[in-house]
Amino acid sequence: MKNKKAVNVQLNNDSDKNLTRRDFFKKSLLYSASALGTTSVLSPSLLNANEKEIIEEAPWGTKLGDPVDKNLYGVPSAYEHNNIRRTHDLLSSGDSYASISMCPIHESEGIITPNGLFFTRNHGGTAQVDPNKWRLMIHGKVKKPMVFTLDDLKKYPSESRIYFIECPANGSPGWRGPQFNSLQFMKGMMSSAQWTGVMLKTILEDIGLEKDAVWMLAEGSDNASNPRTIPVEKALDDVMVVWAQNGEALRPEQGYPVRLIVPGWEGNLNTKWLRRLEFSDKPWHSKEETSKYTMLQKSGKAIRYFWVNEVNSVITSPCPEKPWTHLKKGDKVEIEGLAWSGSGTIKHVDISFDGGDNWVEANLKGLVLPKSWTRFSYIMKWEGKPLLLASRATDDVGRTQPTIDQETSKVGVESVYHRNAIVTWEITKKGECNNVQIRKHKKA
Ligand SMILES: Nc1nc2c(c(=O)[nH]1)N[C@H]1C(S)=C(S)[C@@H](COP(=O)(O)O)O[C@H]1N2
Ligand SMILES: [Mo]
Repeated sequence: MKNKKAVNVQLNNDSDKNLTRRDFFKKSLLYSASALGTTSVLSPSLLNANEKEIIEEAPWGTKLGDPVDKNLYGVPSAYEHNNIRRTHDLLSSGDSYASISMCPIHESEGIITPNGLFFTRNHGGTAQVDPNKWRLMIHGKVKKPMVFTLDDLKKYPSESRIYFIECPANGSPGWRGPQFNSLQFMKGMMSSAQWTGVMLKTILEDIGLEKDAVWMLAEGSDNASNPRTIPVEKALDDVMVVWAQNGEALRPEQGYPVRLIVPGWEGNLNTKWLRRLEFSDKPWHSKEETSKYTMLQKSGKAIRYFWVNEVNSVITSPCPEKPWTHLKKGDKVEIEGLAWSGSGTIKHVDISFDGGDNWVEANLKGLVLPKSWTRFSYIMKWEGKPLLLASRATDDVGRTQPTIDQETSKVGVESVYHRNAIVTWEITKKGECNNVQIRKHKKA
């Protein structure tokens, strides 16, 4: 059964009333051209209206533009003021320090999040760290315990790799039923970047790991310190110690000057403002320091170690923030979305128009990398009929997203973590898009 009680959220945080709100409604001008008799979105009839203004009198072309030294660190066009992180009282622990700001993934293009839009999850505020005073200690079960400065770290050969970070609570605003009529609030606890730093295994080869080291404790230098333990096999596999994000130093919100990247695993393990890595031959037993995010199953038993963000996907266009209200019957339109898997590479993504009874395969677009956002696309003609649009991803370890029923029959609705069930958008006759949940699929 569908549950349509999702809250509509006000997305327009306009601070400057002089600016037109730049968003998807603008595109209606373009698309409505198809109402004039063709299914092409690029109808030549568009060109008759303000031709003069287009060729000679655009207001921004009649005088000199801004000088090149106006913004020595560039900022987005003022018309893009609506493309911002957003936060909500329902998602914070009561203040803005132990809180989260959600990535506007409905505005995201490609597979990289611009640094200013990366979702931010803090437990004790954003630390402002002086990189000259910053140190990283690596100790415990290692042959040569070391304290690194930032310069020391940068002497190692560097690697640049694209990975997403996803908080395991991503999707939790839908765990009992759709809560927000918004993609940003539903799935925006994730972002993606190209990270540059050194592979942890390179450092460990250098300083020497003791044979009996089995656990690594990672700790930050912020007010929360975020201690987390990670098995040594993962540390020696693909964990990175990074100082750069999309070609520049990490942002303070992302852990400047150095953070841990634990590819594909729970976001909380990616310790920011990193200060210490300690190796041990046994797990840490204090409640504070062992794996935090256990998963209570319906059986009453909890899964203690559950680190991987499993295969997942969501349609990003259309979505509640980007409906099809500007489309006319018979218009061609591209369905787009993001798929990701912490276990490996996306193999294929299927799309359903009827809430999961029938599926067709979408195209994967652009780079298809392990533990990385993968974009999918499907071009269709919309006949103005209501649809139940859903996407379902499969990864190269053979995992496929479950239905909500399959997921809740296993893990119940008590645990908010690791939700990766199929997300369904309802498209109405008018082209509105709503967050709904289809609990029963005929051919699940
Ligand atoms: N030191 C420290 N590291 C931290 C946190 C924190 O509060 N302090 N939050 C964790 C959580 S819960 C998540 S989901 C990710 C979020 O990374 P981001 O803020 O760069 O998106 O950082 C993790 N690393
Ligand atoms: Mo998190």
